[in-house]
Amino acid sequence: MKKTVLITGASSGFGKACAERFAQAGHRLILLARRADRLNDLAEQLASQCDVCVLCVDITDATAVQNALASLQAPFDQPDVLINNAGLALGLSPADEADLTDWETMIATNVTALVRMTRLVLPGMVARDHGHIINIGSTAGHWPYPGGNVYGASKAFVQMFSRELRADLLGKKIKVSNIDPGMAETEFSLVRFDQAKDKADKVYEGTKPLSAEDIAEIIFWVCSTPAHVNINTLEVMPVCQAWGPLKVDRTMSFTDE
Ligand code: NDP
Ligand code: 8X3
Repeated sequence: MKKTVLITGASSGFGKACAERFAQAGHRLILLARRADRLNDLAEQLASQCDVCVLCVDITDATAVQNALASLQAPFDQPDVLINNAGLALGLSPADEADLTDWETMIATNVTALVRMTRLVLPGMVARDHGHIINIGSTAGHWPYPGGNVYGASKAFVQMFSRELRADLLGKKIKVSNIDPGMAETEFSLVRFDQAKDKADKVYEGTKPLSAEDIAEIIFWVCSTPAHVNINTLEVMPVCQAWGPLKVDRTMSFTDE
């Protein structure tokens, strides 16, 4: 069955790879992001494989998002699948030094905008008793690391929100899935380090990270399971990544001892 798939953050990384993967299968696509040139190029690239429409909006702008969704014409106006993928990490500073504006942007994008998009699309899915929401979390939402602070917390929110949605939607034929990738080479680190390519490259140096296509293939599969099967959550890492032991500081002394 041809599905209408709304992908946020479709201008690069996982979102773009998802667009390419779902286009291969002939699904109808709604591509959302801020960079119009990227989206238009992608739409042109995919136009021979599927129907595509583009929404150039900042997902943190509530009015723009509402207007963009309202502007969708049939048959794009009834998404079967929402891939809540747009998101970002900004900086890697410890909590007492981090830029407060960066924190607010991460919460606005990774949490508030994802919640808003879900709330705007969900009533239609409920009315049609059909749909699938796929939220992109992160291993950072499970496993803290120095400098992860608000980014990790925002992804922990995504994981719990996905579960809460499932609880609310029980009895309806609407699926909710949460995908938590580990280290994947996209524009993620360039964005995190304010376009400093040397710093971004260091993250992946000497590794074989996940690719955007690896995650897109997994999302495509999650979306292709039989109607009665719901993948709740999937954590995915490259083989070269795993957990370290908990850190212990051996230099501290305490005056009350
Ligand atoms: P990219 O930076 O390559 O892609 C991020 C996408 O989000 C871009 O298309 C960007 O589009 C879009 N986006 C960001 N802010 C906004 C905004 N305000 N409005 C609209 N779109 C926005 O990174 P990834 O593909 O890696 O990231 C995709 C998701 O995966 C994110 O949620 C990220 O947190 C998560 N993730 C990434 C991992 C990794 O290691 N790469 C691992 C785990 C999770 P534009 O700039 O054009 O608006
Ligand atoms: C992206 C993975 O480990 O850089 O969510 O936070 S990590």
